[in-house]
Amino acid sequence: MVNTAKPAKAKLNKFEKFKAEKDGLAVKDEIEKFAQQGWESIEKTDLEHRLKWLGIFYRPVTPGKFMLRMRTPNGIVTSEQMGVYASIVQKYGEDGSADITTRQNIQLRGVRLEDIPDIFRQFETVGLTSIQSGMDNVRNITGSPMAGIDADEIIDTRELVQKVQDMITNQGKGNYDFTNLPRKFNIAIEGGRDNSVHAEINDIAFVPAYKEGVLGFNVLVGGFFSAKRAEAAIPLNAWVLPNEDVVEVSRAILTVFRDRGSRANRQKSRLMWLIEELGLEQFRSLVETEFGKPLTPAAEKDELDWEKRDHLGVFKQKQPGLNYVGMHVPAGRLSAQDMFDIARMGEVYGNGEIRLTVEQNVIIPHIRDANLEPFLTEPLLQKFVLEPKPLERSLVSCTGAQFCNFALVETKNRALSLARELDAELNIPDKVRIHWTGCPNSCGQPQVADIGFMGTKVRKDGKTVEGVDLFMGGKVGKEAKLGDVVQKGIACEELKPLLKELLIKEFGATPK
Ligand code: SRM
Ligand code: SF4
Repeated sequence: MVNTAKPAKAKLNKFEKFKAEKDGLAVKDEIEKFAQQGWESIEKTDLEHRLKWLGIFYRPVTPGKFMLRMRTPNGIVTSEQMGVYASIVQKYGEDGSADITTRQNIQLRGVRLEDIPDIFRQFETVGLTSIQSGMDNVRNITGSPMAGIDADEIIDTRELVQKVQDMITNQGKGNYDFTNLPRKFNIAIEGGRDNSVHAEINDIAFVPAYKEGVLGFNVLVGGFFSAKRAEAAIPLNAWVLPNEDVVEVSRAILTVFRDRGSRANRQKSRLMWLIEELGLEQFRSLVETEFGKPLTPAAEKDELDWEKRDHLGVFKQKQPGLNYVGMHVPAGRLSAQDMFDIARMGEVYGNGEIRLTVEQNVIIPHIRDANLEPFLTEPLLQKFVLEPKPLERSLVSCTGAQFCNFALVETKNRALSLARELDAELNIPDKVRIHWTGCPNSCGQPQVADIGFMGTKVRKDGKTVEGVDLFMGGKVGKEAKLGDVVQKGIACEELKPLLKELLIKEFGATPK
């Protein structure tokens, strides 16, 4: 018998208290007023927290210069949308830039609050939204970046991802049903064989699986990283049909999480904690109750049976005569001019579509055979090369100290210069996936990397200096597995010789 009674209310944490006083989404109706009054006089909780419900992030590191986190379902952007992003950040000169995130998404930087109403109007005209992209909301929903163009694809995830986003955000208008979750929430839908979305690190992941010859998804639940704990997702023992069930099962799981997840200790609020508290069987039964029918037990095996691809270079699409080109964007950082160029290249050579990857890179699809040669002479390909050296190729980095107040170290620039120096000094037989994250929140996912660095502070010669903890053993693609910390407290200034030795000993590198 499932206990359907809701648990007694435990003591609420401070985030829960301010959400109970006023829902984060409520600032939607105040944005014109905020823009007129100026950021300095906005009430502190509205400024630092509630604005994140609209994707507007106050940056204590650069006060007055906001970050705008978008939603990019399945990582797909049109040239028109990319052009809008470019013109928004161009206005801010040196302060304006953008990042491709580890959730296949775009963040704009340098944004002034007084411009937000106009920016939001521009978003509406080109079908963009930044709604519910921060704080206790469902983050950007990831899907295979090759959806619809990969000859070996199993399910095209594009429409499904969009439908799940529309359910959660009420078609981008905002949906109070899901704006007060106990914590953030990640959803991924994989349609290919190579687990391009890191299914294992999402609160819900749908992975393709056949049951009695019928194509559907096995459902994984509870994957997450936090400062105190990192867990891979576990099977819910459920198999669902794509069009019929994915949206409703997502809704059911979110509802159980919303109504029963812990609102006492924010370090113990992610979905996995609830699953453990209830036990998987009871959690599954509660999901069934919300779903309104029994869940079909999982298919025996899923179809994730490839090594993960990085999509860099020129590849044939499943459509004859068409190609996609994956360009390497160092540490995911884009200037306004880069975005204008990408928008134009998508328009001129492709069909006006651009794709983003969780490795923080860009793909331009639908390039006709005849257009390939001129495409490959584009000046941007000198900067965003198709065949980067082994370390730079697979580098992923979170935002770090330049803009993030949680950061314990600078990440993107340090990660890039170290990769470039060692690429120049070593012959490295294969790519080595290095991920940098500036603090234990793990936005840069060091646990999925061959070599992961997590920012920390280290005592050296009586002084506190920037350092890292070293992670190893992360495996992606089929049979993905999380890596773990193998050495703590390495001062950044001592990192280069240590990494060099590691690459020589463990990854077959030889000095040039
Ligand atoms: Fe993250 C908080 C950046 C992916 C775990 N993350 C933050 C904040 C919002 C903190 C803040 O207010 O400054 C960072 C904004 C910095 C900035 O100015 O950019 C931030 N997270 C990022 C991004 C931009 C990193 C990147 O450079 O790509 C990624 C944006 C994704 C997106 O488009 O929505 C990003 N964050 C992740 C991931 C990776 C993933 O989803 O695969 C994780 C680990 C996976 C997970 O959540 O289970 C992640 N971020 C966190 C956490 C720890 C969550 C927890 O349960 O404890 C925080 C802090 C928090 O929520 O309390 C956080
Ligand atoms: Fe900021 Fe830490 Fe996330 Fe990096 S890992 S973006 S430093 S919160």
